[in-house]
Amino acid sequence: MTLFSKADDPWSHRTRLVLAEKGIQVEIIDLQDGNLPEDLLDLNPYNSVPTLVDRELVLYDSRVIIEYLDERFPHPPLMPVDPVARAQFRLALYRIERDWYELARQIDDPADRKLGQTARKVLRDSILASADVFAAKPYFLSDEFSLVDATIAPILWRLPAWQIDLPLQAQAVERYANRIFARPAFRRSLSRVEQDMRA
Ligand SMILES: N[C@@H](CCC(=O)N[C@@H](CS)C(=O)NCC(=O)O)C(=O)O
Repeated sequence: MTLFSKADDPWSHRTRLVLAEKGIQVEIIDLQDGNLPEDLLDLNPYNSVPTLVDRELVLYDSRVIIEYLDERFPHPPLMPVDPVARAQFRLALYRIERDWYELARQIDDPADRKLGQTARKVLRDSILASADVFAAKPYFLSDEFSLVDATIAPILWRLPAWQIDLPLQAQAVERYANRIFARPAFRRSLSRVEQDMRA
């Protein structure tokens, strides 16, 4: 199995985290900005990372990839079994991608400085507004680590690098984040660049 990944982007990070949680052996090919190889364009018409190659199967879009990994390697399961809970987790994934990952894109690649600053503020306020949800259970709406946690963690990990400070009212978020960051799989998922984000 091969993963085309970038060392600093949250979509690649969430995928590396799921691979690490599952203990899957994978060759990770690190790509640099603006330097995506021709091979990737042959495999993926959007030329985006992450892209996963598993024998004949080529997958892109981090959500498609992590859901495939969870089904192909069922242990440990990273989604609930109950259909209602699964739907709620899928909705959470949709919202985090649509809200926080889009803000991450604007922060990392702002059209201008002001938009980058606005995106930082919106992200901070949105995380703060969710603090109660993080206080309810050890993991997101669950006693077990899930694909939702694997999706949230790359965002929370980047907050200091984005110069986003959470206020005291967000202590539950800090505790939740530290619980995930302490997981051995989380440490293994980090690229060198990501390690340096909190060196
Ligand atoms: N919805 C996609 C978004 C992935 C994405 O935006 N990847 C960026 C990472 S920087 C990318 O590959 N951009 C193209 C490029 O860097 O040339 C996913 O979840 O995988």
